[in-house]
Amino acid sequence: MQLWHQRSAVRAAVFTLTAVGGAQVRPVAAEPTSFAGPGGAAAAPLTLWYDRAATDWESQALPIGNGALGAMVFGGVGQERLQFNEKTLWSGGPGEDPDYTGGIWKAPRPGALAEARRLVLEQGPQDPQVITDLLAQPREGYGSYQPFGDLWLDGEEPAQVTGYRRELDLAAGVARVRYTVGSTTFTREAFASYPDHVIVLRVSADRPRSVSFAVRVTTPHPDTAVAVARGRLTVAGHLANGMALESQVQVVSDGGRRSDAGDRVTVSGADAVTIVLTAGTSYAARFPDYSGNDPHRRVTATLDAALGSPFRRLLERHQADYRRLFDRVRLDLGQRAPAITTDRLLAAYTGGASTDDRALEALFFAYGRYLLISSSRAGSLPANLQGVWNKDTAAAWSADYHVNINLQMNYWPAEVTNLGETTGPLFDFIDAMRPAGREAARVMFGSPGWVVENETTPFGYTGVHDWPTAFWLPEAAAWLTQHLWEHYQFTQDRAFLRRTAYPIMAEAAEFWLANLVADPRDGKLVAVPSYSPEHGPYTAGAAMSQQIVWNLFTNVIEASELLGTDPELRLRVEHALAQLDPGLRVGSWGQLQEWKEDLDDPLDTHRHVSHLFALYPGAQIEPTATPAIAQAALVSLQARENAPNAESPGWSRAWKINFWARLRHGDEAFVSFRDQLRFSTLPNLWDTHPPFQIDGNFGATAGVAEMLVQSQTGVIQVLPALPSAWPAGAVDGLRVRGAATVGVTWRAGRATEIRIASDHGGTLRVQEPMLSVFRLIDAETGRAVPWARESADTIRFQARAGTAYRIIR
Ligand code: FUC
Repeated sequence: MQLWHQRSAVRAAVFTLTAVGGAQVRPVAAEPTSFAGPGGAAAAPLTLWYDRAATDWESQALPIGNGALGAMVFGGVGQERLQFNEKTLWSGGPGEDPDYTGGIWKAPRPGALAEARRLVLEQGPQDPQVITDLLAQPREGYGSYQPFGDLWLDGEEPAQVTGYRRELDLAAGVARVRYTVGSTTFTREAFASYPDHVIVLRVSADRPRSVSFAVRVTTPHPDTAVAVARGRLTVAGHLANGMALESQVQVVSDGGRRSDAGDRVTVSGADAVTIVLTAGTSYAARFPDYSGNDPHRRVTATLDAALGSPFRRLLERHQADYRRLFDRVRLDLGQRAPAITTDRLLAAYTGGASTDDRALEALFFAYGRYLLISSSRAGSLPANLQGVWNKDTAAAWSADYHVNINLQMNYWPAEVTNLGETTGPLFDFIDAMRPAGREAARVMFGSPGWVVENETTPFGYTGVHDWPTAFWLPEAAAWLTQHLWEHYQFTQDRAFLRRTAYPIMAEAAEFWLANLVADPRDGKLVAVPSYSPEHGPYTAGAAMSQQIVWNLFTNVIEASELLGTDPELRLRVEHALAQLDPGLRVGSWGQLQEWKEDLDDPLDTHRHVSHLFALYPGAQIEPTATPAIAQAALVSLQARENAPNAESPGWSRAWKINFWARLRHGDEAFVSFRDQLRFSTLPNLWDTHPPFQIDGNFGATAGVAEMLVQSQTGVIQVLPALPSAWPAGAVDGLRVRGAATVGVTWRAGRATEIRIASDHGGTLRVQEPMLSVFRLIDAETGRAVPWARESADTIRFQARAGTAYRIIR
C-alpha cells in the first residue's frame, strides 16, 4: 500500500462499516475508554485501537511476539485469525542445496580480487558490472524466512455487533478484541509470553455458556500433517530443505463441551476458552549444517509446562517479564489520550500543535520499543527485516538480514532506550556467523579474519550474489562489531567485553589489516574495491568503507587497552590507523564526499546516505570537535533531503532523524520524524518501505532518543536537538555511555530538571544550557553535591554507584 500516493484513499477507507462475513458492526462510540471495564479510566495513551476488524495483514493486523514466536491478530468477529511465525523457520540453506556454500565462491578464483583492485587503482572508478563479472556469483540456496501457519477460530457470524473495539495495549503487552452481540459482551486477550515461550489467546464472555467455535490450524507447507487429540492440534512436517517444524495448540475450555472433530477442535457452550500455542524447528545456529534435533519433544514439553498454569498466571508471568523492560522508559510530550482510532489519528496527523499529534508521536516512539521487545529476546535469532512477522513463503528480500543498514538499524534503539537485553540474539547471530565468515575471508580474500557481505541468513550466508549494485560490502562485519562495542560502552560490562565483544572485534580487525592497500595517490590505506551501498561506481576508499574501518580500529585499540590484552595486535592496528584514509573529505560544493573522488551530485536522490556513517551511528563527525566536517555533512544531508523525488523508504527517513539530531538540528530532525509518520507509516503503525519493513520503526525510536539525550562524545548531552514542536515535556529511563540512566523535564524548550543515576559511579560530565545557573543535589537526601565547571554549559561531578542525582534550576 503506497501510503503517500493513496493518502486520500486511506482517509476514505476508514468510514465503511462492514465486518468480515457481512455482520452489521456498530463500532464503539468514539469515547477514549480502554478495556478497564465499565466506567473505565481514560484509554491508556500507549494503546493502538481500531473500531473494526483487520482485513489486511500488512497494514491492519496487530503484532504480538516474544522474540522467537510472533503472531498477527486480526480481530474478526465471526472468525478470528492469528497468523503465526517461529523465527528459525527458513527455506534454503545446506539442506536444500547439496552444493551450498553460503555465497562463497564455489571454485577458487586466483587473481580475481587482485584484478579488481588493479582496475580500480590503475583506471579509477569502475562500473559495477565490471567488478561483478570478476567477483560475483549467482545466489543459490539463499531461501526465505517462512510463515509457520494460521490459527483460526471459526464461529458464527452474528447479524448485529455493537461496541466493537480492537486494540494493542503497549503498556500491558496484550492485544484485545471486544464486542457485544445482543446483551453478551465477548472479550479476547492475546499475548506472547517469553518466560513460558507460548502464545496465549483467551476468549471469554460476560454470560455463561456463550463461547462456541471450532479451532483449526493451517500451514502453507505441503509436507506437513495435522493431528488432533484430546483438544490438542499438532502440525508437524518438513520443509524442502529437510528442516523439521512442529507447532502444538492446546484448547482448554472452561465449561461447555470440547470435542475433537477431524482436523479441528470444537467447543460449544463454554464460559471461556484458553488456547495455548507454541512451535519449534530443527534449526541450529551451528556451521556448516545448521541442523539440530527434531523439535517434537521440546515443543511438547514447552506446551505441557505452560498448561500447568492457569491463564491468569500465564498473563502475570508475561507481564512481569514484559513490563520489566517496557516500563523503564517514559516519554511525555504533552499528549492526551486520543479520542479517535489510531488509523484516524494517523490519517489526521500533520505534525502540528495538537495533543493528538503529540500522542501519535509518543505512541510511535513507544511502539519501536514494544516491537524490539517482541522480536528480539535471548535464545533466538535477531529481529529480521520484518522483526518476527511474515506471511509470505517468498518474503520481500526474503525477510532476511540485510547488513548494509537494515539489521544495524534494528538495534539502534536497544541501548539508548534501555533495552540492552534485546541485543543478545544479535550478538549470538554475529558469533555464529564467524565460522562461515572465516571461510569467506579465506576463500575469497585469502586472508585471516571473518567477513560477511551485503545480506545474510540464519544459514551463515557470508558470500556474494550477482546483482551489480548490491553484492559487495565486506565492511558489514566490521560495522556489526560496533554494536558489541556500544553494548560495552552502555553497560561498562568488562566480562562481556573480554569474553564476547573483543574476540569478535579483534578477528574482524585482522581481516582489514590484511585487506587494506596503500592508495598510490596518497599512500593512505584504503579498501579496494570499495562500494558505497547500492550506489555509484566501485572505487578505492569510498567514505563509508574508510569510516567503518576507522571505527573498528579505534574501538579495538580502546578495548584492548581497557582489557590490557593483545599488545601486538594493538600495535598493528594503531599503525594501520595512523595510515588509514579516514574517509572525511570536503568536496567542490562544500559537501562531504561520498567517494574519494569528488563525484557527488547535488541532485542525488539515493536512499542510502552511507558517507554520513561517521555522523551516525559513528561518532567521528561532531559539530563541536569537527566543525568543518560537520558543516560538510550538513551540506550533503540538505542536498539529499531537498533533492526532487528523493528516495525515502521509511528506514532512510529514520536514518535522517538521527543525522539531524547528531548535527543538533532539532527542527529538521522533527521534520524527518513527522514525514516518516505522514508518508512511511501504515495504519497499524508499521514502517513501510513499501512494503512493510520494520527497521524504520526502530530507527525512528532511536532518533527520538537521539534528539533528547546523546553521549557519544563522553559528555552527557541533554536535549541536544530538541525540536520547537516539543516545547514542554519529560523523558525518563534513557541510557548513556558510561552506564547511567538519564531523565529530563523541559519547559519553553529548556531543561528545568535533569535526573541521572550511574550504575557504577565515576566522573560524569553533563552538558545543557540550563547548567549556567542550577543546583546539583542527591535526589534522596536533597544534599548539595560538589561539581566543577568545564564550560558555560558543561559541568562534571563524581557520582556514586546507584545514587540518583537531580540537577534543578
Ligand atoms: C537494502 C536497501 C533497500 C531495502 C533492502 C532490504 O538493500 O537499499 O532499500 O531496504 O535493503
